[in-house]
Amino acid sequence: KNGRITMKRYNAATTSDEDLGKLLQRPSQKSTEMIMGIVNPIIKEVREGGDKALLSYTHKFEKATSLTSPVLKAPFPQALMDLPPETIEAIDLSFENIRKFHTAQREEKPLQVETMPGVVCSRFSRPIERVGLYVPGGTAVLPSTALMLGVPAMVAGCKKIVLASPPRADGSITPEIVYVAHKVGAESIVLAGGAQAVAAMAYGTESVTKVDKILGPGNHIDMPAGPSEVLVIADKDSNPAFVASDLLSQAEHGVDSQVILIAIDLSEDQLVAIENELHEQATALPRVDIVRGAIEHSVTLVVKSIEDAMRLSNEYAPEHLILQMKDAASVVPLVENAGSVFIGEWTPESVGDYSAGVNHSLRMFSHFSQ
Ligand code: HSO
Ligand code: ZN
Repeated sequence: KNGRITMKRYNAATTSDEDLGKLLQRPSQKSTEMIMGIVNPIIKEVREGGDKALLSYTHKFEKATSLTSPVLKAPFPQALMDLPPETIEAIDLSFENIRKFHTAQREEKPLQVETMPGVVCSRFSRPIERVGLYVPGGTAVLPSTALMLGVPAMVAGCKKIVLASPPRADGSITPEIVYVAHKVGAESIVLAGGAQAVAAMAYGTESVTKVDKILGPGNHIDMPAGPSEVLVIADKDSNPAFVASDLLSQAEHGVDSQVILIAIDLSEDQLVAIENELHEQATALPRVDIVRGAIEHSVTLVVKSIEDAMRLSNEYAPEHLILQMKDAASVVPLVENAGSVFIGEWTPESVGDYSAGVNHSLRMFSHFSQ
């Protein structure tokens, strides 16, 4: 438990493709069958039992036994979003940047093509009327996810925004999330988590508004891609402290996260410098035990060239790709498969996850206006 935190290191040139494939395998997920076995009865009960069933799950799973109503309606009381000024400032800044970038993505005029004389085909977007946005609880509260889901819904013009998030054991909801709900104009917050929250929004209950579409970062149930991951490509010009921080930013997400370092022609000294940083920074983190879990299925692959690095990266198709190399921008054209690309050493994933303006919920995006 107190041992050195280190990623196993392999030389890609002397490792067979088969072994590389094994090393880059994502941590195993529960089978759909097994998940559905757990989830189906929950859905059935909430669908049939409404508020009462929903509350009883929240009492059981969140231990919020004092909770008497599963929904908090807007306008939300100021007392529930009482936050220090620096937190407000941080949320406001993220909100503005995300709003700007997503507003720019709105389709200004419909696509229209006359394919033959008199035959006009067009494609245009409409906001989905009622959306349910799931903000996970679990081992960390994620007001950032409330922003990433809520701001696009607001920008798209969805008429009803319902947020769902598991309450704390005392039945309350994190003030940051209430503040974001208020800022995006949510009509209500469903105080529930997991399949029970999703079922309540899908079918509606006495007090939960039924929605047309549910969005969120997903979970074992809807995504083969699974948990968070990052792949960092570093060359001789990279800063070991930055490389380590970027790896840790995802490793601390969950024990099932995976982080990969592809090192282009680094010397033994440079590799050791990164490994030392990783250990030192990790042991200073409050979530160090989670990091330990994630690092167990994480690896460093040493390659000879940018081309070799990109071949592995494109094969792996990371959710997040960070290019910490000289002239990182010139490498971007070689990226074929990646969710979000962070270019250069001053572009850590954390900035994108919270504040730059891009979205971190990489698989829901296109659904807002379809
Ligand atoms: N890195 C996560 C998102 C997140 N990080 C939310 C912090 N808050 C997956 O993209
Ligand atoms: Zn993150």
